Amino acid sequence: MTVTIEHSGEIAVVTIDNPPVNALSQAVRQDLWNAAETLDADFAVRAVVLICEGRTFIAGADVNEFGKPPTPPHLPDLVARIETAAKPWVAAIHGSALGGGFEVALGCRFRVAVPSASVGLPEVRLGIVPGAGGTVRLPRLVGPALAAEMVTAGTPVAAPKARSHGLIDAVVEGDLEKGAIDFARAALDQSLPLPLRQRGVPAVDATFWETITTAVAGRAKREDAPLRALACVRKAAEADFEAAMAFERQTFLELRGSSQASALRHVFFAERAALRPPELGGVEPRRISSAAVIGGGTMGAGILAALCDARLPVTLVERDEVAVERGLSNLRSIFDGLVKRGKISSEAAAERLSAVTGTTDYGLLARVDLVIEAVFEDIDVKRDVFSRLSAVCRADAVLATNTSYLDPEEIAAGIKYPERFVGLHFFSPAHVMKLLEIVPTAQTAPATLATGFALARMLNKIPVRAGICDGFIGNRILKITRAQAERLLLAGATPQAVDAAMRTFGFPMGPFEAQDLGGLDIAAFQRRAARARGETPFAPIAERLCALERFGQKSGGGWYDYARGDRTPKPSKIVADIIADVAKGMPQRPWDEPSIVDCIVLPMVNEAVKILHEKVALRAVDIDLVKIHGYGFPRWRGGPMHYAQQRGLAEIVAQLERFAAHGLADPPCHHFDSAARGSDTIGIDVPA
Ligand code: 3H9
Repeated sequence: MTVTIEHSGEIAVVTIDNPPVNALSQAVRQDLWNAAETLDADFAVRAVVLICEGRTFIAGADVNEFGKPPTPPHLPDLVARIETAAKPWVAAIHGSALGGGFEVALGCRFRVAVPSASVGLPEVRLGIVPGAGGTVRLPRLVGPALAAEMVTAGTPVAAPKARSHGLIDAVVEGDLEKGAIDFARAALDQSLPLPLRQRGVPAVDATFWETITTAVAGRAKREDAPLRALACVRKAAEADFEAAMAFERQTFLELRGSSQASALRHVFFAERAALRPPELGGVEPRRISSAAVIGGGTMGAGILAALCDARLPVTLVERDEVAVERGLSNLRSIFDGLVKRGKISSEAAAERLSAVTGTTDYGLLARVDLVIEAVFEDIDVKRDVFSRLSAVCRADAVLATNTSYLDPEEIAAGIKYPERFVGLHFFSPAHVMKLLEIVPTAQTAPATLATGFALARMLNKIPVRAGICDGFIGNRILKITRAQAERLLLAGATPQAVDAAMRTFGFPMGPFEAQDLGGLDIAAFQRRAARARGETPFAPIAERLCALERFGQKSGGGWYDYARGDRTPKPSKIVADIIADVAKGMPQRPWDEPSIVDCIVLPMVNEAVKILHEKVALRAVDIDLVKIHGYGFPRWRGGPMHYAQQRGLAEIVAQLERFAAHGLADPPCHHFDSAARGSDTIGIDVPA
């Protein structure tokens, strides 16, 4: 039984208990329907409180049911049943009332919540619109402007703000059930407000819809759901209740089966699964209640900020007092920026900074639980740091290196207790970027590895385990992205055309704009290291740009020219001449946007398949998470592996073969080819 009924005098208390998040499965919907029938027939009951067990109020429809045919009672009917019940229902909210959960609350005559609760309609984040009246009832409650903002952005609203907007009727301090019962009793003494279905939608001025459509289209980029959700709110404002409900339901059902919704659901479940990799089931992580960072440069300061956000006391170690002061000042500017942008209060920033100690003394690390090294990418410098840490730290302290290209095995060589060592690859800015690649060595103990995942949870990051190879998962694929982008230039495309095509595909920036932003010198440094290892990296044009010290925005020019103080990329004659020179004698061809995208994205998939089969990534979804959270791959495409699976492996293999025949890409790797021919998957566990 997922729903129970108890009585407190004339108030009935309906409690849902469907862990983990009280999602509205068919069983819950049926039980709630039955409860409404029972309570309508019970003359002793005058009002109903709807409350939930566990960590949250109803978090929404059960997303697991989305791949299956809808089964009755349908949620819109259930919400209507509650709304038209003979007695008023009061939703008593703790945790989150989201999606279908908030729609049920909107069907209730009243909503009360604890101060820490939040309410919202986040359906657009799953590529759909609310499907149980959210877009129709919400504008009747708070007007079209706030309703449009809430359904198109999907951001939940915290209880105090929700109260001031009229989304909820009261904030309950203390015991929620008691507070809700008291509220219901008091409400019965007054005249009841109309149910939302009987209320009108306040008028908006003539330009409102045009203005908000432009704003939402700009934010949504190529995601369909936000504009479709806005259309539902507009319908609610312009048609009657029933017509608006039918329009919303139709839109919901159409989007539910869309490829964007399928991709976003795939990512939703992948993100949650990432925190608990099955191979670490039952392994206890070490306790982390203090941490240290070695090196206070850009990366080190970002890691420090992330640790401070997790409320850990942190020590920054630098080589001399000047460097300590510089590191602390880097950290201060991160928090100053957050305060300026209104992300945190100045008091919160001060509190976080007060938990940081700067020192040059490794001796202070004797009792620390976790140390993250974030010094210059130089093997000797890093090894020196670890030999000092190895001498002072507790035998069970976790020692981590933040390296993006060096081999963690080499960094750890010779340290004491190597089982406590692990690679943690953060992405810059480390306090913002969600991805954390966790790179064990052959000697890393399972408990150390599990601690990496536990740390990711503390820092609100998405952890992905990566095996050791040049660039791990993310940067190894990035190398292919960049090489393909240059191949395109040699075959007749321009940097502007390549960047525009990748933006159309959904990346926030094209590969050349991104290099200009990050700096071409970093990759040049890595290519030098690769050549020293006997490899032959492919970047003929980038090499020429670096020789001219065109390192990107910071040097006033890279793949593009930049006017002083202006970050707008301008096509560069110098770059065009270099491309023409390097491409002399090579066949040139016209390129349209889909072919440009294929020539970059499909070789990325090919590399990803190799990565999977070398076990550098354990699961295809891990590769999707890496590219989405570290490299801007559009979330609504589900990541490269999900994209490949949806597109069809046979088609991708054929396309790669065509590119390879013209020298524009490597041929499809053996595993990819055989998976496609056997109409198999490439190890992609995509939920339906
Ligand atoms: C909707 O409602 C459509 C309607 O308008 C129309 C219908 C007709 N379903 O996030 P957590 C699982 S669309 C099924 O780690 P937290 C999740 O997979 C829905 N399962 O917890 C995980 O499972 P596991 C609109 C769900 O405490 C476990 O619960 N609602 C659902 O950090 C714990 O999740 C949303 O989009 C679900 N709806 O955060 C809300 N939600 O343990 C989505 C979660 O096996 N949910 N699970 O890995 C959330 O935002 C967070 O889960 C929440 C709790 C904030 C509630």
